[in-house]
Amino acid sequence: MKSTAVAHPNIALVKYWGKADVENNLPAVGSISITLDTLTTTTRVRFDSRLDRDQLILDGRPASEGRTARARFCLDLFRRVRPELPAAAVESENSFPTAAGLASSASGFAALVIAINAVLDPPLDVDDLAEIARRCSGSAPRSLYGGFVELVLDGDATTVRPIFDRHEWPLEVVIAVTSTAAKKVGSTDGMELTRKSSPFYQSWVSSSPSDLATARTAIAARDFDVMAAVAEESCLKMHAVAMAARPGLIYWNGTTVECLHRVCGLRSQGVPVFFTIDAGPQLKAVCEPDSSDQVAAALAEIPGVIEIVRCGLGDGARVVEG
Ligand code: 2P0
Repeated sequence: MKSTAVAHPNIALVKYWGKADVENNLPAVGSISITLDTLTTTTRVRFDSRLDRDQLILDGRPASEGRTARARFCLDLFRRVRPELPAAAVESENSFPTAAGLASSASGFAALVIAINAVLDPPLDVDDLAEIARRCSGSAPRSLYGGFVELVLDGDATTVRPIFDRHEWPLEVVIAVTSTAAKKVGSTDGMELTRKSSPFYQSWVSSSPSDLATARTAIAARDFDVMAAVAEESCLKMHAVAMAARPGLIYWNGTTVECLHRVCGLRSQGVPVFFTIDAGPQLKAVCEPDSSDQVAAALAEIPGVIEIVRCGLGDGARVVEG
Protein backbone atom coordinates (compact mmCIF):
# COMPACT_ATOMS: atom_id res chain seq x y z
CA MET A 1 0.00 0.00 0.00
CA LYS A 2 1.83 3.09 -1.20
CA SER A 3 1.23 6.28 -3.07
CA THR A 4 2.86 9.60 -3.96
CA ALA A 5 1.23 13.02 -4.01
CA VAL A 6 2.41 16.52 -4.82
CA ALA A 7 1.15 19.82 -3.44
CA HIS A 8 2.17 23.44 -3.69
CA PRO A 9 2.39 26.11 -1.00
CA ASN A 10 -0.21 28.81 -0.93
CA ILE A 11 0.15 32.46 -0.01
CA ALA A 12 -2.65 34.10 1.96
CA LEU A 13 -3.86 37.44 0.61
CA VAL A 14 -6.22 37.77 3.58
CA LYS A 15 -4.25 36.26 6.42
CA TYR A 16 -4.96 33.69 9.09
CA TRP A 17 -3.27 34.45 12.41
CA GLY A 18 -4.62 33.19 15.74
CA LYS A 19 -6.73 30.26 16.87
CA ALA A 20 -10.22 30.20 18.36
CA ASP A 21 -9.57 26.72 19.75
CA VAL A 22 -5.99 25.60 20.17
CA GLU A 23 -6.78 21.95 20.85
CA ASN A 24 -8.78 21.59 17.64
CA ASN A 25 -6.53 23.97 15.70
CA LEU A 26 -9.56 26.04 14.78
CA PRO A 27 -8.60 29.37 13.21
CA ALA A 28 -10.01 32.56 14.75
CA VAL A 29 -10.37 34.11 11.29
CA GLY A 30 -11.07 32.91 7.77
CA SER A 31 -8.48 33.37 5.04
CA ILE A 32 -8.14 33.70 1.27
CA SER A 33 -5.09 32.45 -0.58
CA ILE A 34 -3.53 31.77 -3.95
CA THR A 35 -1.85 28.45 -4.63
CA LEU A 36 1.55 28.70 -6.33
CA ASP A 37 3.03 26.51 -9.04
CA THR A 38 6.84 26.51 -9.00
CA LEU A 39 7.40 25.36 -5.40
CA THR A 40 6.50 21.74 -4.79
CA THR A 41 6.28 19.25 -1.95
CA THR A 42 6.41 15.60 -3.04
CA THR A 43 5.33 13.05 -0.43
CA ARG A 44 5.49 9.27 -0.63
CA VAL A 45 3.57 7.16 1.87
CA ARG A 46 4.11 3.43 2.28
CA PHE A 47 2.02 1.51 4.78
CA ASP A 48 3.88 -1.52 6.09
CA SER A 49 2.68 -3.78 8.92
CA ARG A 50 6.33 -4.73 9.64
CA LEU A 51 7.07 -1.21 10.88
CA ASP A 52 6.77 -0.53 14.62
CA ARG A 53 5.85 3.16 14.28
CA ASP A 54 5.23 5.83 11.69
CA GLN A 55 8.48 7.27 10.33
CA LEU A 56 9.15 10.56 8.59
CA ILE A 57 12.07 11.31 6.31
CA LEU A 58 12.14 14.99 5.38
CA ASP A 59 14.40 16.21 2.60
CA GLY A 60 16.42 12.99 2.75
CA ARG A 61 17.03 12.91 6.52
CA PRO A 62 15.11 11.54 9.49
CA ALA A 63 12.86 14.40 10.63
CA SER A 64 13.00 15.99 14.07
CA GLU A 65 10.84 14.58 16.88
CA GLY A 66 8.48 17.55 16.55
CA ARG A 67 7.90 17.13 12.83
CA THR A 68 7.61 13.35 13.15
CA ALA A 69 4.99 13.83 15.87
CA ARG A 70 2.94 16.10 13.58
CA ALA A 71 3.01 13.51 10.78
CA ARG A 72 1.93 10.81 13.28
CA PHE A 73 -0.87 13.08 14.47
CA CYS A 74 -2.09 13.36 10.88
CA LEU A 75 -1.91 9.59 10.33
CA ASP A 76 -3.75 9.04 13.64
CA LEU A 77 -6.60 11.30 12.48
CA PHE A 78 -7.09 8.89 9.56
CA ARG A 79 -6.87 5.93 11.98
CA ARG A 80 -9.85 7.33 13.91
CA VAL A 81 -11.96 6.47 10.88
CA ARG A 82 -9.77 3.65 9.49
CA PRO A 83 -8.32 1.91 12.57
CA GLU A 84 -6.90 -0.90 10.41
CA LEU A 85 -4.20 1.36 8.89
CA PRO A 86 -0.74 -0.03 9.73
CA ALA A 87 2.36 2.05 10.46
CA ALA A 88 3.63 4.19 7.62
CA ALA A 89 6.97 5.26 6.21
CA VAL A 90 6.58 8.82 4.93
CA GLU A 91 9.18 10.52 2.74
CA SER A 92 8.67 14.16 1.92
CA GLU A 93 10.78 16.52 -0.13
CA ASN A 94 10.43 20.25 -0.59
CA SER A 95 11.86 22.01 -3.62
CA PHE A 96 12.39 25.06 -1.34
CA PRO A 97 13.61 25.82 2.22
CA THR A 98 11.47 24.26 4.95
CA ALA A 99 9.99 26.50 7.71
CA ALA A 100 11.31 29.79 6.32
CA GLY A 101 8.01 31.50 5.62
CA LEU A 102 7.35 29.71 2.34
CA ALA A 103 4.35 27.77 3.65
CA SER A 104 6.01 24.37 3.77
CA SER A 105 3.52 23.12 6.36
CA ALA A 106 0.61 23.92 4.02
CA SER A 107 2.01 22.01 1.06
CA GLY A 108 3.42 19.32 3.37
CA PHE A 109 0.12 18.41 4.99
CA ALA A 110 -1.88 18.83 1.78
CA ALA A 111 0.44 16.35 0.04
CA LEU A 112 0.36 14.00 3.04
CA VAL A 113 -3.43 13.79 3.32
CA ILE A 114 -3.81 13.27 -0.44
CA ALA A 115 -1.15 10.54 -0.45
CA ILE A 116 -2.71 8.73 2.53
CA ASN A 117 -6.20 9.04 1.06
CA ALA A 118 -5.04 7.46 -2.20
CA VAL A 119 -4.52 4.10 -0.49
CA LEU A 120 -7.88 4.09 1.32
CA ASP A 121 -10.74 2.03 -0.06
CA PRO A 122 -13.10 3.79 -0.18
CA PRO A 123 -11.29 7.15 0.07
CA LEU A 124 -12.54 9.97 2.29
CA ASP A 125 -14.32 12.84 0.59
CA VAL A 126 -12.58 16.16 0.09
CA ASP A 127 -14.42 17.93 2.95
CA ASP A 128 -13.25 15.29 5.42
CA LEU A 129 -9.73 15.56 4.02
CA ALA A 130 -9.84 19.34 4.40
CA GLU A 131 -10.83 19.00 8.06
CA ILE A 132 -7.98 16.57 8.71
CA ALA A 133 -5.54 18.88 6.91
CA ARG A 134 -6.80 21.87 8.90
CA ARG A 135 -6.36 20.04 12.21
CA CYS A 136 -2.69 19.55 11.20
CA SER A 137 -2.04 23.05 9.84
CA GLY A 138 -4.55 25.87 9.43
CA SER A 139 -3.20 26.87 6.03
CA ALA A 140 -3.01 23.32 4.62
CA PRO A 141 -6.61 22.86 3.40
CA ARG A 142 -6.16 25.83 1.09
CA SER A 143 -3.44 23.90 -0.81
CA LEU A 144 -5.92 21.12 -1.63
CA TYR A 145 -7.20 23.40 -4.39
CA GLY A 146 -5.48 25.47 -7.05
CA GLY A 147 -5.98 29.13 -7.89
CA PHE A 148 -7.88 31.33 -5.41
CA VAL A 149 -9.19 29.53 -2.32
CA GLU A 150 -11.06 30.57 0.82
CA LEU A 151 -10.99 28.83 4.19
CA VAL A 152 -14.39 29.60 5.68
CA LEU A 153 -15.16 29.42 9.40
CA ASP A 154 -18.18 27.23 10.03
CA GLY A 155 -19.00 26.94 13.74
CA ASP A 156 -16.47 24.62 15.32
CA ALA A 157 -15.32 23.41 11.90
CA THR A 158 -14.11 24.97 8.65
CA THR A 159 -14.87 24.46 5.00
CA VAL A 160 -12.61 25.14 2.08
CA ARG A 161 -14.08 26.86 -0.94
CA PRO A 162 -12.36 27.11 -4.32
CA ILE A 163 -13.09 30.58 -5.73
CA PHE A 164 -11.26 30.70 -9.08
CA ASP A 165 -9.05 28.16 -10.75
CA ARG A 166 -5.59 29.31 -11.76
CA HIS A 167 -6.64 30.27 -15.30
CA GLU A 168 -9.45 32.59 -14.22
CA TRP A 169 -7.19 35.35 -12.88
CA PRO A 170 -3.63 34.35 -13.74
CA LEU A 171 -1.60 36.55 -11.43
CA GLU A 172 2.09 35.89 -10.86
CA VAL A 173 4.15 35.93 -7.69
CA VAL A 174 7.77 37.04 -7.45
CA ILE A 175 9.34 35.85 -4.20
CA ALA A 176 12.37 37.70 -2.89
CA VAL A 177 14.19 35.21 -0.66
CA THR A 178 16.08 37.20 1.96
CA SER A 179 17.11 34.36 4.30
CA THR A 180 17.01 30.58 4.18
CA ALA A 181 17.35 30.12 7.95
CA ALA A 182 14.46 28.44 9.76
CA LYS A 183 12.46 31.03 11.69
CA LYS A 184 13.00 31.31 15.44
CA VAL A 185 9.32 31.30 16.39
CA GLY A 186 7.06 29.06 14.32
CA SER A 187 3.56 30.11 13.28
CA THR A 188 1.74 27.99 15.86
CA ASP A 189 3.70 29.41 18.79
CA GLY A 190 3.66 32.90 17.32
CA MET A 191 -0.12 32.84 16.99
CA GLU A 192 -0.58 31.73 20.58
CA LEU A 193 1.79 34.35 21.90
CA THR A 194 -0.10 36.97 19.90
CA ARG A 195 -3.50 35.81 21.14
CA LYS A 196 -2.37 35.82 24.74
CA SER A 197 -0.39 39.03 24.86
CA SER A 198 -1.05 41.42 21.97
CA PRO A 199 -3.32 44.32 22.97
CA PHE A 200 -4.51 44.53 19.35
CA TYR A 201 -5.61 40.91 19.02
CA GLN A 202 -9.37 41.46 19.31
CA SER A 203 -9.26 44.27 16.74
CA TRP A 204 -7.39 41.99 14.38
CA VAL A 205 -10.02 39.26 14.73
CA SER A 206 -13.01 41.58 14.47
CA SER A 207 -11.70 43.36 11.36
CA SER A 208 -11.19 40.15 9.41
CA PRO A 209 -14.75 39.56 8.07
CA SER A 210 -14.75 42.89 6.29
CA ASP A 211 -11.33 42.19 4.72
CA LEU A 212 -12.61 38.83 3.52
CA ALA A 213 -15.73 40.42 2.03
CA THR A 214 -13.65 43.07 0.24
CA ALA A 215 -11.29 40.44 -1.13
CA ARG A 216 -14.16 38.24 -2.39
CA THR A 217 -15.61 41.21 -4.25
CA ALA A 218 -12.21 42.21 -5.66
CA ILE A 219 -11.54 38.68 -6.90
CA ALA A 220 -14.99 38.36 -8.50
CA ALA A 221 -14.36 41.65 -10.36
CA ARG A 222 -10.65 40.91 -10.96
CA ASP A 223 -10.05 44.34 -9.48
CA PHE A 224 -6.28 44.48 -8.95
CA ASP A 225 -6.19 47.81 -7.10
CA VAL A 226 -8.81 46.80 -4.53
CA MET A 227 -7.10 43.43 -4.09
CA ALA A 228 -3.75 45.18 -3.60
CA ALA A 229 -5.15 47.48 -0.93
CA VAL A 230 -6.90 44.79 1.10
CA ALA A 231 -4.01 42.30 0.82
CA GLU A 232 -1.39 44.82 1.97
CA GLU A 233 -3.65 45.96 4.79
CA SER A 234 -4.25 42.39 5.95
CA CYS A 235 -0.51 41.65 5.83
CA LEU A 236 0.49 44.78 7.73
CA LYS A 237 -2.24 44.22 10.33
CA MET A 238 -1.10 40.64 10.86
CA HIS A 239 2.48 41.76 11.40
CA ALA A 240 1.40 44.70 13.56
CA VAL A 241 -0.62 42.49 15.91
CA ALA A 242 2.28 40.05 16.12
CA MET A 243 4.87 42.80 16.70
CA ALA A 244 2.76 44.05 19.60
CA ALA A 245 2.90 40.64 21.36
CA ARG A 246 5.15 40.30 24.43
CA PRO A 247 7.90 39.61 23.47
CA GLY A 248 7.31 41.14 20.07
CA LEU A 249 7.44 38.90 17.00
CA ILE A 250 9.42 40.48 14.21
CA TYR A 251 9.54 38.16 11.22
CA TRP A 252 11.13 40.74 8.89
CA ASN A 253 14.77 41.57 8.31
CA GLY A 254 16.14 44.78 6.83
CA THR A 255 16.00 43.41 3.30
CA THR A 256 12.31 42.54 3.73
CA VAL A 257 11.65 46.20 4.47
CA GLU A 258 13.74 47.37 1.50
CA CYS A 259 11.74 45.04 -0.75
CA LEU A 260 8.46 46.32 0.67
CA HIS A 261 9.42 49.91 -0.14
CA ARG A 262 10.50 48.91 -3.63
CA VAL A 263 7.11 47.31 -4.32
CA CYS A 264 5.32 50.45 -3.07
CA GLY A 265 7.57 52.58 -5.27
CA LEU A 266 6.81 50.46 -8.34
CA ARG A 267 3.07 50.72 -7.70
CA SER A 268 3.27 54.48 -7.32
CA GLN A 269 4.80 54.49 -10.84
CA GLY A 270 1.76 52.58 -12.11
CA VAL A 271 3.12 49.02 -12.03
CA PRO A 272 0.38 46.57 -10.99
CA VAL A 273 2.09 44.90 -8.02
CA PHE A 274 1.46 44.50 -4.30
CA PHE A 275 3.37 42.83 -1.47
CA THR A 276 2.53 40.24 1.11
CA ILE A 277 4.75 38.73 3.81
CA ASP A 278 4.09 35.64 5.93
CA ALA A 279 5.65 34.44 9.17
CA GLY A 280 9.16 34.75 7.79
CA PRO A 281 11.41 37.29 6.04
CA GLN A 282 10.59 36.53 2.40
CA LEU A 283 8.67 39.16 0.48
CA LYS A 284 6.08 37.99 -2.03
CA ALA A 285 5.24 40.46 -4.77
CA VAL A 286 1.95 39.64 -6.49
CA CYS A 287 1.66 41.16 -9.95
CA GLU A 288 0.02 41.06 -13.34
CA PRO A 289 1.96 38.75 -15.71
CA ASP A 290 3.06 41.63 -17.98
CA SER A 291 4.86 43.26 -15.05
CA SER A 292 6.61 40.25 -13.58
CA ASP A 293 9.92 40.75 -15.44
CA GLN A 294 10.13 44.33 -14.21
CA VAL A 295 9.19 43.35 -10.65
CA ALA A 296 11.70 40.49 -10.59
CA ALA A 297 14.49 42.75 -11.91
CA ALA A 298 13.70 45.47 -9.36
CA LEU A 299 13.74 43.08 -6.40
CA ALA A 300 16.83 41.19 -7.64
CA GLU A 301 18.99 44.31 -7.43
CA ILE A 302 18.24 44.95 -3.74
CA PRO A 303 21.29 44.09 -1.60
CA GLY A 304 20.44 41.12 0.65
CA VAL A 305 18.08 39.42 -1.79
CA ILE A 306 19.56 35.93 -2.06
CA GLU A 307 17.33 34.53 -4.73
CA ILE A 308 14.29 35.40 -6.79
CA VAL A 309 11.70 32.65 -7.22
CA ARG A 310 9.03 33.24 -9.82
CA CYS A 311 5.69 31.50 -9.65
CA GLY A 312 2.43 31.43 -11.47
CA LEU A 313 -0.71 30.12 -9.88
CA GLY A 314 -0.77 26.37 -9.43
CA ASP A 315 -3.11 23.43 -9.21
CA GLY A 316 -4.39 21.73 -6.09
CA ALA A 317 -2.77 18.76 -4.38
CA ARG A 318 -2.94 15.57 -6.42
CA VAL A 319 -1.81 11.97 -6.60
CA VAL A 320 1.05 11.40 -9.01
CA GLU A 321 1.58 7.67 -8.44
CA GLY A 322 -0.92 5.19 -7.10
C1 2P0 B 1 -1.57 32.34 6.43
N1 2P0 B 1 0.22 31.85 8.04
O1 2P0 B 1 -2.77 32.67 6.38
C2 2P0 B 1 -0.80 32.78 7.66
C3 2P0 B 1 -0.08 34.05 7.43
C4 2P0 B 1 1.49 32.45 8.22
C5 2P0 B 1 1.24 33.88 8.12
O2 2P0 B 1 -1.18 30.15 8.09
O3 2P0 B 1 -0.52 26.65 13.57
O4 2P0 B 1 1.59 26.76 9.62
O5 2P0 B 1 -0.16 24.94 11.80
O6 2P0 B 1 -2.33 26.18 11.92
O7 2P0 B 1 -0.83 26.80 8.89
C6 2P0 B 1 0.97 29.63 8.76
O8 2P0 B 1 0.36 28.90 9.71
O9 2P0 B 1 -0.22 27.32 11.27
C7 2P0 B 1 -0.06 30.56 8.28
P1 2P0 B 1 -0.85 26.21 12.18
P2 2P0 B 1 0.23 27.32 9.78
O10 2P0 B 1 -1.00 31.74 5.51
